[in-house]
Amino acid sequence: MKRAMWRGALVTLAVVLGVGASACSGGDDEAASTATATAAATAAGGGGGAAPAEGEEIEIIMTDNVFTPANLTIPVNTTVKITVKNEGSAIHNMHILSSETEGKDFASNPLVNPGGEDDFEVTFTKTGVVNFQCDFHLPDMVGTITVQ
Ligand SMILES: [Cu+2]
Repeated sequence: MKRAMWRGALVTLAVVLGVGASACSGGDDEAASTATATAAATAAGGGGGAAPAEGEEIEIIMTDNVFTPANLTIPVNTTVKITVKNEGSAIHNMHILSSETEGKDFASNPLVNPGGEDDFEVTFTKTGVVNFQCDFHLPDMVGTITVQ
């Protein structure tokens, strides 16, 4: 019974994300249904994907000149660790423009070398959308964090 309920939740998630039509067609194929829900969550990416919980880590890949993912969702009043990995050939950083709402900007080391990485903790206390950027590659290398 519990398993059936969980599967129902996955299908419901897929429907909510707008890809439910195919997930509902084959009632006897549990694996396909699960795979569809997983794909939907992945496709949602930073926009509507599962938000991290307290203490979880978010990994962001920096290339020349893009953040992946570029759009994140983080719950309000939740401390998460952001790890940035520079897989590009230029120096990058992640600078979150949060001073207006949080009293300070959160940021990685200002110089993350190619092949290098850095991590830092963030806690947002106000809901809304906060922009972030690489200070070296404006206006191209930018992203948003939705705090909800
Ligand atoms: Cu950059």
